[in-house]
Amino acid sequence: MKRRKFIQNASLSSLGVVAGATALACKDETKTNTVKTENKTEGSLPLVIATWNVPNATAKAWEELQKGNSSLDAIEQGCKIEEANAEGQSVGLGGLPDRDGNVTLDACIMNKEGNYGAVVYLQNIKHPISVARKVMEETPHVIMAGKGAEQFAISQGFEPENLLTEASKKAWEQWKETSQYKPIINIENHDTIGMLAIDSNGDIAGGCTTSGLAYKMAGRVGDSPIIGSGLFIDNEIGGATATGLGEEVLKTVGSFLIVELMRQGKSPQEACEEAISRIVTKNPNFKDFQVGYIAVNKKGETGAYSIHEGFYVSTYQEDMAKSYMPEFHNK
Ligand code: SD4
Repeated sequence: MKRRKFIQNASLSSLGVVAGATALACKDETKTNTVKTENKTEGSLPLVIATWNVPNATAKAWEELQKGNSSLDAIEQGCKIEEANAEGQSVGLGGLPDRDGNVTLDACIMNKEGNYGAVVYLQNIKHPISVARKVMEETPHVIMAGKGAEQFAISQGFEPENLLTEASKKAWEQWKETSQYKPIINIENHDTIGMLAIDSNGDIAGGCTTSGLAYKMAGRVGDSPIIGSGLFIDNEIGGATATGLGEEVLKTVGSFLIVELMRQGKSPQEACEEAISRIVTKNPNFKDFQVGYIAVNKKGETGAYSIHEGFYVSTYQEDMAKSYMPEFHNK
């Protein structure tokens, strides 16, 4: 992330262009402009939007778009940044393991033609987003799982490696002392990437990549790699992606719902709010878990909404990086 952008952002906030600015330190020691504000929905292309506070990932995707590359390339390259980041404990290398100590990864990608590729329960391969793209582009299938997915990845030139870092192993060993399974709002989930991008041709692509819920049962697969739940793109309308407790996203087919609501005329913001409302009205226990959605429409308008406070969204638009906490349901 270029320092100039942050300075630019800081001066905008001091002019009151963004409300209530709070600068947060990023992992690479630069600073991004993190604001608590209402969702900004003006359309402007190209754009990148991602779940959580991931300025390095959105900056990489933006860089791809600036080179004239496709939204699909931007998604893959942007997601890879967090997959390779050993400090991010919910995606790729360093992801927290399942309760048996295995790091198992889920990812999917969708392109402007509505093609889709996904991997579920993938082990030992750092970049599931790239394997998902290979499934989409190099096989007649759309989802590959487990050992077969790993063997396919290796056949495509991916190097197997141990993804369980010392820090994640230690966290798992501590967890084993009580072995209590309870989703922790915004904690285990932080940094799982759902990313949407629109390139300068106006074409939309999306991706979603995660190690899933920490200490999940062995074999559990979440929403992130499942078309319509963790991600959906329709290049005529827009795209949506999800983060949080995947079981609840799966049961309401959240991302597909958001895109269909936009097709019926709702704004990305209204569609995200409606999808959250479907979850909370069916769940008396919604106070115990988090779900967050982001969406874009064809014009480049964005929306984001979550059940609880604490969800973050990163954008790159008009040559400027931004991170903000969107509006949420449980006030
Ligand atoms: C899952 N939805 O496996 C994922 C986890 C996640 O932010 O998104 N965390 O349920």
